[in-house]
Amino acid sequence: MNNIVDPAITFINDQLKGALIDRINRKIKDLPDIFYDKKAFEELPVETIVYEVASYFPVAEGTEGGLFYGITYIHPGTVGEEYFMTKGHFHKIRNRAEYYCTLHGEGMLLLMNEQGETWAERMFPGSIHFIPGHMAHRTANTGDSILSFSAFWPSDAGHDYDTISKQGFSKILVKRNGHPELVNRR
Ligand code: PAN
Ligand code: ZN
Repeated sequence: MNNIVDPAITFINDQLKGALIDRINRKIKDLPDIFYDKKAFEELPVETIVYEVASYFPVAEGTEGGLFYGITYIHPGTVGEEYFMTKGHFHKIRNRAEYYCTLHGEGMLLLMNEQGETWAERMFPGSIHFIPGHMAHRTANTGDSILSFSAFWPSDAGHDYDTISKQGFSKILVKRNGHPELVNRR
């Protein structure tokens, strides 16, 4: 019996490869609710890719005790003065935590607690972010190249996108004088 085997997945040259890998992309047309400048949003080509996610789901979604692994690639760009960013979510099981580890590029991790207070952590290659439970999280690319990061989350966490698509975060991340600023929504 050969008891030495290859890993189920690899992450080489910034690409996740192997069986059971799920790939999605989010284009402008998939993100009608998240950007505050609706006019600037309408002017962008609907097929513009904002971000892509490759995830490894070794167990069924909802399984208690498992872990998922994913790489997110956010393209550089803005909608009006707001940076390209992810939809953002709370976990469906609110107390489920997560790690993000930045690989390339520069960005911000926006965090919002259940009281609606929002703050941001700088993301840069090598930065590691612990996202406690009960915290909505969203990432934005503030640089000129792709922002990529790995994420590790419990397989029963689930994603609640509805709360964010209806209420948003209490602050938005905008480019002012070439730099990111976290400001209150008007
Ligand atoms: C991440 C996110 C990923 C895309 O893997 O799902 O960055 O962001 P949205 O899910 O908000 O579109 C994660 O936080 N998983 O739980
Ligand atoms: Zn998450």
